[in-house]
Amino acid sequence: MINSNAEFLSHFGWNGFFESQVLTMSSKNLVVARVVNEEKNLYRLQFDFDKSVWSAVTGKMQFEAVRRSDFPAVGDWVLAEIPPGSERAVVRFIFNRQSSLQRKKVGEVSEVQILATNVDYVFITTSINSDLNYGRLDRYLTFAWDSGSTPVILLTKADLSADVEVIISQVKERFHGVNIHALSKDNFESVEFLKDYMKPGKTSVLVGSSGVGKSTIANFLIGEEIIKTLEVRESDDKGRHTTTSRALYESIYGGLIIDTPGMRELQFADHEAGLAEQFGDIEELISKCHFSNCQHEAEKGCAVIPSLENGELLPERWKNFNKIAKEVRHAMRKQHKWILAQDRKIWKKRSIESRQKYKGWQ
Ligand SMILES: Nc1nc2c(ncn2[C@@H]2O[C@H](COP(=O)(O)OP(=O)(O)O)[C@@H](O)[C@H]2O)c(=O)[nH]1
Ligand SMILES: [Mg+2]
Ligand SMILES: [Zn+2]
Repeated sequence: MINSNAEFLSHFGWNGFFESQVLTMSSKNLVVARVVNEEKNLYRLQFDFDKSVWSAVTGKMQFEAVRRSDFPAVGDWVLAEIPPGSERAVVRFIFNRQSSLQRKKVGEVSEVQILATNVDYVFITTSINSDLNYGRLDRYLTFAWDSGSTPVILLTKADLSADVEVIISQVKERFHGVNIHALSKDNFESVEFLKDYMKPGKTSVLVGSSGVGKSTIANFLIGEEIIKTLEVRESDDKGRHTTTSRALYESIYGGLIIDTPGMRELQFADHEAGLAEQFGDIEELISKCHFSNCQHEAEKGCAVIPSLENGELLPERWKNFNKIAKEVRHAMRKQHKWILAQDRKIWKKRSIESRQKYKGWQ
């Protein structure tokens, strides 16, 4: 059976979801490990409390991979061959993911970038002063819900605002059903909510713009100044990118924390599920419009217009929904075309191969 320390596994988030996948495969001589860092096609695998090793993927995995999701990502559980005493391991198998936080890769037509997998909580981090923007929170929430994990809004730098309580209640009012907390670097130790999320076996990821204080929180949770943080330019409150790679660390409370570089752009791919979760009420409203092609402008029997008029639906939220929905639809059309083209390439390759084989027989 698999050679791993059960205490390490449960501490690092291993559970029945992954365990059930082991039963269906032969796993002799392979070690269960979690990907804790990713650097240029190499993956750091942790396979015990104090054991980790850099690893590549097998040639077979490389060859068969079609999409980004076929490669390991930070947070993944994998089966690896770790030759004793060797500096380099090989990933043989990636366990199905319980959750996957991804965005469209900047500049690519349809490829996604995986930010973290097997995450329980997505900490959407925004500073309570100038960074706070409801439109951006709508985007981040869509993206976080889509991953299959639970979003939590963290309002950072509470020390810079005199109206923390008022702002929290406004944000709560606008984003029902999402936990919202304020914190600042002088009160990390006294806030109880961090302990609640950072229970052993639970994984959280920090996302948000550059300079909002993600790495400062991560360093506190790790208990050491491991990650570089940067001075924020006073003039515009914008930080420069300091965190360059994603990495998973064990926290002082036992749970796992992943820090990510700030995101300048958060583009959507097939985030339909996230859209439905974040704007389910609006999608339901639209389904009640009399005409299925209703433009919600002046049509008779439109369900959206009266809701906007009586204030139940905020115009700004309706605008955000339309913008995000348009982006998701557009990305899905493109992705669909890309998948078809990709499939055609594979078929072409296979048919050439089989023709060559057939020739050989004659
Ligand atoms: N005033 C104040 N500054 C903070 C707080 N947290 C972080 N900062 C500062 O904000 C800057 C950016 O922090 P950093 O953690 O690197 O942000 P990141 O880019 O989101 O990782 C650093 O200069 C931090 O010292 C806070 O609670 N209050
Ligand atoms: Mg950082
Ligand atoms: Zn309508």
